[in-house]
Amino acid sequence: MLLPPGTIRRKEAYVALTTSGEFGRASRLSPKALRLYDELGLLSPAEVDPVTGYRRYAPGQLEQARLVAWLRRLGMPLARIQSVSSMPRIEAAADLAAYWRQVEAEMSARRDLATFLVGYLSGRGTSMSENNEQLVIRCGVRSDIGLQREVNEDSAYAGARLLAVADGMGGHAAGEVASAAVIDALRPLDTEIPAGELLDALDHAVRTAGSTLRHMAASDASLADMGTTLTALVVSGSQLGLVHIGDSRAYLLRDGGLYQITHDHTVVQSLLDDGKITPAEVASHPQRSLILRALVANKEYDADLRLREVEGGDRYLLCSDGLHEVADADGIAAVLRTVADPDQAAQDLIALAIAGGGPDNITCIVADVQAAPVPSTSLQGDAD
Ligand SMILES: [Mn+2]
Repeated sequence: MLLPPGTIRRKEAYVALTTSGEFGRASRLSPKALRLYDELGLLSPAEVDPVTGYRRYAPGQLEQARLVAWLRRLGMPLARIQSVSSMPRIEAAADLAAYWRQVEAEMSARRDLATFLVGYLSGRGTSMSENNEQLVIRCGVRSDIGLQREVNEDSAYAGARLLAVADGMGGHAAGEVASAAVIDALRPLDTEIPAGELLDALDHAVRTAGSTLRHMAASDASLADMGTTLTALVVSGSQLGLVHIGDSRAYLLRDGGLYQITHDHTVVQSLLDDGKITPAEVASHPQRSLILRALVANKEYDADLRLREVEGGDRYLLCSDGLHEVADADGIAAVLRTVADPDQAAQDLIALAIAGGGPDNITCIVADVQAAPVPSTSLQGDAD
């Protein structure tokens, strides 16, 4: 084929520098994107026509342009693209791998959060664990009216992930209403919550519980003085979120040692903390039943929120003051150490409080944390 004179020169010029339209098609970048990358210094044209302002690109820039386009499709932020695309290839590869690990970690955390929210909003628990092993809770829960009260104003909840004890107060059964309402407000937490969201979720639930009480009291004057303690824990992976307000308690039995892991919000406890009374004086102190903080209808108090490590073999006890007002730590520890079955242990603790006179309602949850294999997502029927 004969070419008119000048064609080869033009062809060479065409190959040497392409228009931004052609370059954009070859690199899969829109003219708008090319302009943006020029402005950001990601991909500067080889030549800008001083008269028309048209951009022209060199063929050698195609590789760079494709890389930029790929990194954009990957979702990499522009600033990072700028640094990656100017690196030698090996370094760029390493940086890209590091970037992707970070994306996957963030995605995994978001997936866990989304899974939790689906379970939380639907009221149905969901499972998001991909570990081969997770901690499961086996528990026993018992509540008893005691020997001297006419109603049981304690409420409790013991599920797969959530344990909660609430000791209501307020007279004329209002305490019962308060403790039940607060336990209800916490119930949605009985699902797998990402460990990073535990404290937020507990904080949200306890604030919701408090505002529920205030709303109920606003529409029913007989509930104006109601209130309740709350001691609750939620387990997620190897983490435990603990929320606590009032004088119910949580204890941990680990390696044979019993530890009280909540701090009473009572007058006598603060007198003890300040060294104004001795432990021996607590039992006979006239103000020993006075609580400094609780979830109440007429005021807002802050609850304690804590995150703790959980270990397989841990045994937790949540109880209302009906137990620890009459049974000392040694008596409680003796039951927890020797009675293997959690339900039997809860029963024996109630019996201990009754034997001590049972002046108050008594509620106990005994929960054993055990390492257990995660069941496969779809269980086969066992009919055949
Ligand atoms: Mn009580």
